[in-house]
Amino acid sequence: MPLSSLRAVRAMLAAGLSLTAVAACSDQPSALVGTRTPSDAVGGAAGLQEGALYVADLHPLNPRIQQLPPNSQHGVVEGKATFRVVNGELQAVVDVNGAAPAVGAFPNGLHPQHIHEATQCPTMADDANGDGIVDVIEGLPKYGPIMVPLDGNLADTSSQIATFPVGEGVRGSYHYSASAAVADIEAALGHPLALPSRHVVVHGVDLATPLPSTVQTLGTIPAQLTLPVACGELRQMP
Ligand SMILES: [Cu+2]
Repeated sequence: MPLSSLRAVRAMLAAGLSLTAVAACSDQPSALVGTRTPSDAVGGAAGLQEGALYVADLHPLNPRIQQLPPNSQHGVVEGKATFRVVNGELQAVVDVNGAAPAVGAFPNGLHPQHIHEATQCPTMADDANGDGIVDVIEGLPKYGPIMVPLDGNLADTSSQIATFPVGEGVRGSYHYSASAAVADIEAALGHPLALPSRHVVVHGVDLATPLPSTVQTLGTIPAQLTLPVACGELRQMP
């Protein structure tokens, strides 16, 4: 098991296990936690520039699973994530179609979504155990640990599970927006956001989706909730 996932599981157990632990892998490797310098600030050489726009086109992951019943109505997850820096605030917007909608009891239809730390989205080639599914653990070598949960509080690196978006309607759409001061987010992270070297991952299929026992998850969180369903690499728009 990769070090980052071990860290995730350990942190989850320490937290007494709850769904909030979906963000447990936001623990930063110590090498990445440094002292902030003025250049990390908005407008600095290494920071995010005022007015800058960063976009990730979200492409489906695990499309076959997303088209199995009970997911067959809504299609596969596709969409766009945008991040704009306005008055020192990061304004995050994620628009998605094809996500499992809320059916039955919470957290069904819930879609944990994060800025992950590494530069790459996984592909089906990362299905290490050959079960036809790239699970949350198999994706870690490519997408790295969770960096910023895209929930109701961007400046808190722990997931506020109830504030992740929920798919709605036949097409399983959602529109998410949140904002926080770049300085507050980077203070919580302990390092610059450096968005052009990050990407966005959306997780979650219907909880009734049958998955083989080979599909790994984080702790006792249902594998359906952690399954990566879309990913997009961030780029700065001119
Ligand atoms: Cu994630």
